[in-house]
Amino acid sequence: MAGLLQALVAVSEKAAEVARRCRAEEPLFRLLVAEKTGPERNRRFLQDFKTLADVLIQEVIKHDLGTQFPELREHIHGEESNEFRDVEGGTVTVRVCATPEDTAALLLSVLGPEQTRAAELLAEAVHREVTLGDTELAGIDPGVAPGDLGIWIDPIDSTNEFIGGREDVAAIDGIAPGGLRSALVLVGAFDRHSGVPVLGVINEPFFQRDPQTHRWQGRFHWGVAHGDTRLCSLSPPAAHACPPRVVLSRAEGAAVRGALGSLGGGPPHFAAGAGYKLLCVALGLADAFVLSQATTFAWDSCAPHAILRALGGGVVALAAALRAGGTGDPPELVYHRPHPGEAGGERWANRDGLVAFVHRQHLRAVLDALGDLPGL
Ligand code: 2IP
Ligand code: CA
Repeated sequence: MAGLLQALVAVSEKAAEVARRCRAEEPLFRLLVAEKTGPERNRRFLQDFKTLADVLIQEVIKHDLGTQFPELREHIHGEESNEFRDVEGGTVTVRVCATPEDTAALLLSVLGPEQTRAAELLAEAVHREVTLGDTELAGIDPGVAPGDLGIWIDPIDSTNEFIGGREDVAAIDGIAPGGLRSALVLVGAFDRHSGVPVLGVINEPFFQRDPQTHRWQGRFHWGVAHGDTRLCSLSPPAAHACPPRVVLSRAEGAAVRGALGSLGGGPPHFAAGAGYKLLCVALGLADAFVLSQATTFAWDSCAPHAILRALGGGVVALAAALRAGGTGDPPELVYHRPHPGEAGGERWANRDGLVAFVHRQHLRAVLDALGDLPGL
């Protein structure tokens, strides 16, 4: 179905623009960084503006994709629920309305009457038409019907860094350890029947700043991995000889750090953002992202996973791969089945951890290094 990939990129661009505006426009920025402390604590708009921004982005994506592809409508998932409390204590369902004025009025009922300008700015961003300069995208037919797909959205991955907003964190070997660069928009599509990720878009809203205007400029990456089709805006990174260079979460435990540190690929890199670390692997800045904990979710990994598959790599479940030992190809993460017996977001946790890679020899080296660690 030509046009679907283009639509995913267009919604990611709109989401990226909302994220940039939240930091660039004073009335929005004030809400974004508001501390939930002191007498302000119970004011509704301070309850969580970040969540409202996330929900709104998620709803824009649902709205725009659902309008173009009605078959997708009931199959677009994200991290957040769109039910909010309004200033009176009632419930409001945040959604994109028919006009910017109506959307602004709805947002105002959540934000409170003093926030007219903030509501207008957000509504304006949401209703904006996005035109893509990238005409190559329009002609790409991933060969898959939208009726067979589901969508996972992470409106802003690495929210802590988004709110913290550090602008000039120096990269180490090309990898930003934290800061705004690690805040990404992730939109992935998976096969509803098999759970395999087939289309992915990673948008970097804060890729670089214009030297003249100091405004942030973004960029995006996409990938298609369906049947025998493998297409990607990135070229596969060169397969240099092992040992692999790994990137890890700062929350990773000492045993895993130690085992991977002694692989010989140099000390591990540390970076914020699950999506950003997966992107580092797709860009070839790291050979593997290893996570031993259940701290990522379907919405964090679906889009980058599709891109890694498009490059010939993948994302496997770490504990399952270790249980399988050296036998065959370890199982990759899938995105269509919630864990039974769990509630809320936990139903969608990647609870076996993960290893992301482009080249299979790097996956093997990581699994060999971790194979003897107790408790994994
Ligand atoms: C988070 C975010 C965190 C990440 C965590 C994700 O998503 O990407 O940065 O932890 O796994 O779930 P870490 O930075 O230690 O890798 P969100 O910001 O959307 O909650
Ligand atoms: Ca996330």
